[in-house]
Parts: sequence; structure tokens; C-alpha cells
Amino acid sequence: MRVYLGLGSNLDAPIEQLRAARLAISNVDGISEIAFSSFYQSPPMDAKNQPDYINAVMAIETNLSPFELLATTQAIENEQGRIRTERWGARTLDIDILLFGNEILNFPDLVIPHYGISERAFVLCPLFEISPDLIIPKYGKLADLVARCSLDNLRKCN
Ligand code: A4P
Ligand code: MG
Repeated sequence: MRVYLGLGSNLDAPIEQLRAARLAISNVDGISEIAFSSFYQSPPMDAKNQPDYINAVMAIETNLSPFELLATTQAIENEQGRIRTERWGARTLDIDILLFGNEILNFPDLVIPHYGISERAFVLCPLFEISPDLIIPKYGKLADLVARCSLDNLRKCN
């Protein structure tokens, strides 16, 4: 199954956090990396007094189920020192499952496509960079979503 993961960090050397996460994810049995986007910097959404985020998107091929994958990505978040204090608080590593093939899942603890995918520039731009032709279940063509989204505060780092 082709899966897209959104990675984000705004603490403790964010680019290094994302590089470490990429390695950890690629090393999981049942996961192989297909593509990894550039890094993108942006201010935190709706939160003040937090450092800027670095975000990236990773495409993988996996034979894990959606919930196995969620458990795996949460374990990697925990290994990289994330402490969940407040929702939307600053974090060393956040891994969101953006897309799982063409599946639509609506469980309390797993919503796919990820609920922010259609409007967040820091998700849409790296996704477009690695898979410009994607059609997103429920939301339509990725290219149309990118065209509608404000890119004002997003900066490509490399
Ligand atoms: N969950 C449900 N669906 C999913 C999914 N598709 N992938 C559940 C991953 N997790 C999913 O997540 C809370 C719960 O969401 C999990 O227990 C899981 O069962 P969390 O990672 O513990 O908490 P969170 O990340 O603080 O909440 P949430 O809702 O994931 O926040 P977001 O939407 O990820 O936003 N600004 C910039 N510039 N860049 C960012 O990356 N990120 C956030 C966090 C805020 N502002 C940001 C950024
Ligand atoms: Mg999250």
C-alpha cells in the first residue's frame, strides 16, 4: 500500500529530528521508503510564542495495517522524546498519516485522509513536490488544493 506521512518538528534541532525520523521509519520491517520531500519552514498555525516548524512529507510502501502503522509512528515519536502536554503544543516530532492508499477511515483515533490535509500549505507543498498527480479521497486533485492554498508563510529550506 502506498502511504504518505507528514512529519513536523519545532524543538531540539527540527531538521535533525526529521532526518532521524526518516531513518527510523525506513528501518521498520514492512516499510520501504519511496520518496522524501524537501524541508519546509513555517510559523506555527494558530499558536504564538512557539518556534517555527520544519515539515516534510515521506512516501512509503507498507504491508502494515493502518493501526499497526499508527502504533509504529507513535512509538517513533515517543523514542524521539516527545512529551504530550497540550494539544498543538511545541513538539520534537509529530508524525501524521496523511493518506493510506485511497482509503477513507473515520475512527476516533485514526482519521484518514488526515483532517488538515486539504488546507495546510506545509502539508500540500511537500506532497505536491513528490507526487504532483495525486487525487486525494474526499478532497479531489492535489494540484487544485495547492492552487487554492495561501503559500505566504511557507519557505522551502533546501
Ligand atoms: N489521529 C487521528 N488521525 C490520525 C492520523 N491520520 N495520523 C489521532 C496520526 N494521528 C492521528 O495526535 C492526537 C491523536 O490524533 C493521536 O492520538 C491519534 O490517535 P497527537 O500527534 O498526539 O497530537 P497533536 O499532533 O498535537 O494533534 P493533532 O490533531 O495531530 O495536531 P496536528 O493537526 O498534527 O497539528 N504548525 C506548523 N507550521 N506545522 C505543523 O506541523 N502542527 C501542529 C499540530 C500545529 N501547528 C503546526 C504544525
Ligand atoms: Mg499529530
